[in-house]
Amino acid sequence: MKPEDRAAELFARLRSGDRRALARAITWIENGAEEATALLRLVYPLTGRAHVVGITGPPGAGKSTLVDRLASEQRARGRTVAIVAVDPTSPFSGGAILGDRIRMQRTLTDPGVFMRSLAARGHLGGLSPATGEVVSVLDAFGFDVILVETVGTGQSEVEIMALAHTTCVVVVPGLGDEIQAIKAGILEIGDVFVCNKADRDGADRTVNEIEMMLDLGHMGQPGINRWPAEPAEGGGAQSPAAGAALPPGADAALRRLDRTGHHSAADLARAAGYMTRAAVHAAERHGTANPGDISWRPPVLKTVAKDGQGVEAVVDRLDEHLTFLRETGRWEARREKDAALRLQELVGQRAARATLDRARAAGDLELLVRQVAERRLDPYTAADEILRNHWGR
Ligand SMILES: Nc1nc2c(ncn2[C@@H]2O[C@H](COP(=O)(O)OP(=O)(O)OP(=O)(O)O)[C@@H](O)[C@H]2O)c(=O)[nH]1
Ligand SMILES: [Mg+2]
Repeated sequence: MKPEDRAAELFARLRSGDRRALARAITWIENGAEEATALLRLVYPLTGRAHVVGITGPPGAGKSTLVDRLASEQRARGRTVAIVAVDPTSPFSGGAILGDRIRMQRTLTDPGVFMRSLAARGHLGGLSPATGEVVSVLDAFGFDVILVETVGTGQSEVEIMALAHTTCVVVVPGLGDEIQAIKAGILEIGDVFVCNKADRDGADRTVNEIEMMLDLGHMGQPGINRWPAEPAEGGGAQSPAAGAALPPGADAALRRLDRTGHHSAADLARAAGYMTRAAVHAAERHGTANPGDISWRPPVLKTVAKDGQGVEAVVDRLDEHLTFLRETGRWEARREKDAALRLQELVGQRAARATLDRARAAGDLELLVRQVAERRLDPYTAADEILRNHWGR
């Protein structure tokens, strides 16, 4: 049988709701099998319906425990759920995956829940390159919600934000440093913040800290989740951020942060500079660029995932964020943007591969590589030459 035929056969099984077919499809994708591309062509028209939620945060924050609870709560609301756990550590992570399975036992016996771990093979610190394709298949299969768990390393956070409609950042109390949120660079990626392990000391402080930082980033605008409680104070206090171009309204929030009393001037100055950048970054996603627009002010919640406390509120907020995306046209705009990016990526990859293959077959590639290595030719001229002779033939 040809790969296309095998793909068509598996596709038919997927459409009939066969979960073993789903597991097989994901294995094809993970292995980069020839059948995978054929299958992805077939599933594409069925995608674009699921709410994709990224769950990211430091190792051991309780992400898997929370994901398990979120899945139960989504089930209680009548939705089916797929869970993708991306394990960035190594391809030999049987231990971690086994641990996840144990933590997620509660939901794994439910046919409305599907779980799969992916190793982030050869893609240091980021998501597995297959993650997006796996999400497509799960989406086409008909899951209402897809939860993607990933350990927060700079790269994976940026990638999860690109993949998920809603990104939930999980933190824990008392990492000892109140400006941990800034240092970890998480503020601009979160749509919903969860301080898990709220049974431990310091949860309120962590929540307040993030709230204040978000106030800075939100340019003092009211959002649909929270109206700024800060009364307009007269007179510009001696803010360590003086000189930094702060968004309007941020000054008050910064002073509030200052009043907590455990920040050095250097920390506050860094906070101000960081938030100015973060605000610009999040403005498009959260609608803070134009005063008067409906904007999204990320909520900050507390949970005790191991006991299920606070989980309903998290799901409420995830739902609200989805409503926000839909009602402000962001859901549609996102489809367009994703389509453009995906095409760009595929054309780029394929054109590059085909061009290099031809240059290699003609013996030109080897020759040019040697010349560049020996500094007899610069790489720009060499690239031009390859394109001139082998591109689009
Ligand atoms: N005290 C307390 N412990 C919790 C809570 N939630 C989870 N834990 C515990 O924290 C530990 C780590 O939980 P996981 O859910 O595996 O955390 P994770 O973020 O998925 O971990 P990695 O995937 O390895 O990064 C486990 O021992 C959990 O039982 C909580 O709300 N409070
Ligand atoms: Mg985990």
